[in-house]
Amino acid sequence: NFLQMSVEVERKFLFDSDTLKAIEDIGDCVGQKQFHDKYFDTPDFKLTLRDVWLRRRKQSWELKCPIDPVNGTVEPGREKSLCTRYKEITNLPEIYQRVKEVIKVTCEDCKADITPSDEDDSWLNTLKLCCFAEFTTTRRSFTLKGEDGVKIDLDQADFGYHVGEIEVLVPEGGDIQSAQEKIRHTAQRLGLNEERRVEGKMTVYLKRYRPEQYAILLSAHVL
Ligand code: V4E
Repeated sequence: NFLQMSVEVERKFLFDSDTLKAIEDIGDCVGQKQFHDKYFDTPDFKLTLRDVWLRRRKQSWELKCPIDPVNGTVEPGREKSLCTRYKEITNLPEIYQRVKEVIKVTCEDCKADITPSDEDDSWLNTLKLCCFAEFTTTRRSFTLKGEDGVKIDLDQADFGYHVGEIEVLVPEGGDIQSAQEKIRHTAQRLGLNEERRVEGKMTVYLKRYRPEQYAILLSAHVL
């Protein structure tokens, strides 16, 4: 379902009370919410090794995959840009199809092809998917005046890490370049001067609670 596929362009940043003040000065808080995420993978990390992230958030399934070929391996030594770009898929049958492709499960392996259901998690067992990370995030969201389509999220994870992100959602076929330009401009307005990619919640979570998976993903250049 192409309508439900968009590209999320995002840049993470570290923030303190000064950054927060800058954001409150030039932006409007558009809400605070809390959500619980559960992430799933095979025991041998077939999804995350391909930089594919399957999660359940607020009773809905979401799949984040790189916009660069899903079937290719992650390029070693690639200069990691400040912005990440991921395709977001929210349609469950489409997610199931993608996940099967990435972990290369054929219908014969599954015996009978099944229809994944929101109410029943048995399709996870069919694909040998287990939960490897689980945490709650409290998120405050802001918009900036004169910065159309740009959202700023300030996330506090329950395991004691906080991180901000500047985000632009680009509809399928939309202009990713101009989204990156908007993000760069917003970062400038906030006075951010990071030159390196900032760790996301997942990176910190894996390092702390899943050191084996963290080491494998690090050496595969996923993180
Ligand atoms: C894509 C990805 C992961 C999945 C979680 O994505 P993230 O944007 O970090 O989470 P969140 O809660 O902010 O999702 P949102 O609400 O914005 O949809 S975990 C790791 N990655 C890849 C990745 C990476 N290697 N480095 C950075 C800086 N970000 C993401």
